Amino acid sequence: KDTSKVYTKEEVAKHKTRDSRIWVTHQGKVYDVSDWADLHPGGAQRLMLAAGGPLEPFWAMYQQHNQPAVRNILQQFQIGELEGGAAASQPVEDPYKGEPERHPILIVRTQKPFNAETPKDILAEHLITPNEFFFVRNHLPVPHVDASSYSLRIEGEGLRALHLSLEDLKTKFKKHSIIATLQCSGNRRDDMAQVKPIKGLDWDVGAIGTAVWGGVRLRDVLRAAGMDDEAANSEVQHIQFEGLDQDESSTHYGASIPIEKAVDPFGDVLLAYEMNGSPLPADHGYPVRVVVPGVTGARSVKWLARVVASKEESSSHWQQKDYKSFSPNVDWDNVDWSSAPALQETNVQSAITEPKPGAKVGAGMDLPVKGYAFSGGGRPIIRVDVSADGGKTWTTAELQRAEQQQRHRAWGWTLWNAEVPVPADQKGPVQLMAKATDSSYNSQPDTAGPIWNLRGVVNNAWHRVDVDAE
Ligand code: MTE
Ligand code: MO
Repeated sequence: KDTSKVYTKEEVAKHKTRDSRIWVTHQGKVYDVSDWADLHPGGAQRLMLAAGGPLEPFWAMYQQHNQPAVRNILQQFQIGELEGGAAASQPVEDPYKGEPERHPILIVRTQKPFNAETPKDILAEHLITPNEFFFVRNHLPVPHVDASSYSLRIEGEGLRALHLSLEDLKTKFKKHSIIATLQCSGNRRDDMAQVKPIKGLDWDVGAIGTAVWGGVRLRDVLRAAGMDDEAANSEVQHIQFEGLDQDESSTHYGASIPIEKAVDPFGDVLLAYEMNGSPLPADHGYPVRVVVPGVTGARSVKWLARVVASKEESSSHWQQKDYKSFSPNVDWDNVDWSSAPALQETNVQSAITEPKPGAKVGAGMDLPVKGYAFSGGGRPIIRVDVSADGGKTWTTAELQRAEQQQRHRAWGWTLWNAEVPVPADQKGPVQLMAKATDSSYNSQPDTAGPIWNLRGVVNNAWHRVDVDAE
């Protein structure tokens, strides 16, 4: 294929629709990516944003593009050279300059945007995860928010619009605190990717953490804006949240939750301004974030700018196209995103944090094993079972629950530990397995194969750790 033809920027700019073909430039080269559009992990729509122009500003925002696999894909679609070569592309300012400092102990999965998990040694050591060790899941650059000019807008269907300062939130509403666990839908994606590769961040078991969140009830704020339970029943079906973080096309992070959860007097949805007694750290949503307890992390919108009551769910990519699960038969080429509901309440989960894979353990001994367990919807963990003999026998773990765990408002995780007998005749590889059961007697599936899904979300297969008995 001849790729020596030289095109001007103006010529490239004429190719920004499917009809005229979709052209982009990168480092002095011209590509026709029309045939790739529908395979783009973020959806064709996102790729279209770059149509007719340079990829550089987009790749600066989503730096996961800067890897050989992605450059190889692009290479296949080269059709020519850009007049002026690489020098013709304008330098792009790094949207990630000025990101907050992070604790070096976090295991960094991507630097820009920043995504990092808590190491296993720390996870199950603390019922309440210290702020600096709490996992971070950012889709975009951290916005710099001046608390003194911060203003939260409450608006939408049947509401009187309110603008609330941080001071208003702190002084005009009653303060509430809850202990709640946040878990990313992608937690334990690594295990699921063993079944079949998945496009998505690598997460081991550390995309989960528990904090004491302080703030005001969303319910109280909605009532102050004129929403009564009657209105909630008729006009409004969803409460949407919008963050201050935005991409190069000024699209903000957003999500929504069903109205029932938002106004439930026992639902405990908070607009939080404190995390473990301190103002929210920059990475966790300073100055105000939503905390939707019992629900997957993606709905707890950080750097909260707007709360909107609506008949509709959030139209955001992350509500409509990302955090959903499908049959293992569905893949990127045949997914119908609208056919599955957005993830809300999380499923029952557990993980072993100690011992670690490859550890040497004593055959014929009682092996100390520990970890965490958690379920969504406020369902307490009632039991954790651990086996070291392929499931022939199970040892029931001792549970340590976060305070406030009561009936159906168990928003915080359960830590557990067990002394698990390793058979005397089982020298060599031994697989430890753990599974939790919640108060609805939901338990975990034994393997990830049957729950494999293209986004690699909600993996809650028995957690297995291979150790070495001697
Ligand atoms: N809110 C905004 N504004 N932007 C984001 O990228 N990420 C979401 C959620 N809220 C996100 C957000 C996801 S996917 C998760 S898992 C949690 O925040 C993670 O919260 P944390 O970073 O405080 O651990
Ligand atoms: Mo997430």
